[in-house]
Amino acid sequence: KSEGVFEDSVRLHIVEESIECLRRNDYGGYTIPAHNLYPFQWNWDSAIVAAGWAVFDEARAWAELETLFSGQWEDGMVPSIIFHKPSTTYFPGPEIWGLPGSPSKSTGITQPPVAAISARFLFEQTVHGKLAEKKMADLFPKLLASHRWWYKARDPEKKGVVAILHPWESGMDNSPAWDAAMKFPTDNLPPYERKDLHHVSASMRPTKDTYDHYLTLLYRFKAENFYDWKKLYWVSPFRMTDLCTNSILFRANQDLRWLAMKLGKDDVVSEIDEWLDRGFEGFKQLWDDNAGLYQCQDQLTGKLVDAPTSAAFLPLFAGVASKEQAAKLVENLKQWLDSVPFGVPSTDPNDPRFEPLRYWRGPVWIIINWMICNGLLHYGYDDIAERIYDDSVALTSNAGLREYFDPKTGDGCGGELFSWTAAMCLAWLD
Ligand code: 9WN
Repeated sequence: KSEGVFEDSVRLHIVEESIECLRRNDYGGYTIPAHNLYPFQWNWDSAIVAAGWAVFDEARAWAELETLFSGQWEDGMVPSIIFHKPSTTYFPGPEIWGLPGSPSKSTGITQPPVAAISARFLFEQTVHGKLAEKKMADLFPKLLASHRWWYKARDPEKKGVVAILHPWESGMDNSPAWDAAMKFPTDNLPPYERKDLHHVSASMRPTKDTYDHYLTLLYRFKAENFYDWKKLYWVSPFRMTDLCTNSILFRANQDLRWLAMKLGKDDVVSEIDEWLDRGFEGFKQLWDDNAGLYQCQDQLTGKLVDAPTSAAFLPLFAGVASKEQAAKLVENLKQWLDSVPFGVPSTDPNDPRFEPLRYWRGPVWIIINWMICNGLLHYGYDDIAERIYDDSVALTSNAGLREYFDPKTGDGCGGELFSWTAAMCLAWLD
């Protein structure tokens, strides 16, 4: 491991490479996460990538969010993937989500709602320009509709926190937090071919059993009148309160509120305040004092999930933790960081479920590092935030713009020339 000091020339090269990467992955108004592996527009990837574009091309940054919201459903949902153009390199694609003769334009599920956070970032970066005002005026009602969708479709019981119905919705697909809930019996599935395994080693990807469960959920949702939001919440055999989604939504509500004030939309502020008040209460149920961590909750059993994942620290990003809770989180975080050379691992390295190479079960993800750092700074833990920042600089300097990184060796894993890693190098690690 290096001392965390990198020559300016190395970082300058990363900046150039990052701009080059976004341009290379630009499919015209939207940025794919990586060639071959992910050839469509992904929801939270795009929202993060817009912040990267904003650093050198304001108009293109707004286009990213515009194109994302062009895929918004009438009910307000922003899908996890939008299939703008055909591709044969990803499974499950448009035919699986739709019908063979009439492929779907998108998936029927969503992903963490980063868009309002990103919209505020863009607006603040470019606040003196007329373009930002115009774009924000167009975007605001769509953002509001998407947050309203979360509450009507995913919190009909008014718990204050929303549910995800598929691990893909969390963005942390094979997190150990889903292991127990993903034990429901799978259906008889049509034969299928894992295309991800053509691009990335099986040792770094979810297992076949996990994919069988993913697809069982997909086919069951499709059977419910094509993903009817009124039904899915009640029939899904997987229904979790996810820390990542809820932390991002809580933070996004604050940014949506900020935008509403800027745009003079005072009429919606009380609605957003209600989400924030109820959310704040809802998070209290997710605190596990014994572990000193927040935990996801299985809504079907009512139990907190005992799984120490990096999502446990994201309530710092939301700002919902008390000072005492923050202190306990930081104590845990320090232990994790002391156990591996590069942080933040996506699972506690001292937990038996930790797998340093397998996707969301161990590797470091730069976007999560950014959120955790942002939260730590908010709570005044500048020293540990700096440590994570330095690790992120070291990982990207040594291994490049990879999808995720091995916390034990610092090696790059998964996809190469990955858009959200590039965006983070531009908007955060500059
Ligand atoms: C399914 C695109 C996406 C990310 C997710 C990540 C992975 C897809 C997959 O890639 O998920 O959505 O097929 O593995 O888990 O967070 O948005 O980068």
